[in-house]
Amino acid sequence: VKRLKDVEIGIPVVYGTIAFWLGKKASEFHSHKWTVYVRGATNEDLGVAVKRVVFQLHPSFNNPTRVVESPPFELSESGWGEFEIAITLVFHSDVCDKQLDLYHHLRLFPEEDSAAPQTTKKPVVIETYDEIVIAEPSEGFLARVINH
Ligand code: SLL
Repeated sequence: VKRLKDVEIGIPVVYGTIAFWLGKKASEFHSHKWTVYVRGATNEDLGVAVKRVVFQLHPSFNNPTRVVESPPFELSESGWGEFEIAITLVFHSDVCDKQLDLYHHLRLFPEEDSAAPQTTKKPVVIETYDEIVIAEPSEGFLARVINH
């Protein structure tokens, strides 16, 4: 592939989790519903660069390696506990050969000393903003970014 020297493409991304307590519907092992996601931080389509995303869950889940093959790159589950989720981004072959591993700690419960008690109405949201920089992009990738 032809690569463009002295060009960089920055892709702003946001990744994290949103968790809802199930309140009256909570059971011992399913007290919360949550979604882990990675998306373009300004709503650009990550599918231009990202081919698939692998979410590695805690081994207490059935089939803890979850592969999402197309956008939106997100996964919803229910559970009872907090743990670290590994989020692996696999890029299209003309974007980058290397994978990118991101790590996010799933939070279900509001801060210990928070004035707000747990409620079904207000989810716990934890997000990280980051930028993926692709140096010397291929012509094909640049064209997809421009035409999108
Ligand atoms: C803890 N270190 O002890 C953590 C582990 C694991 C949470 C939390 C499984 C749900 C399911 C689930 O929520 N695991 O079995 O479907 O707090």
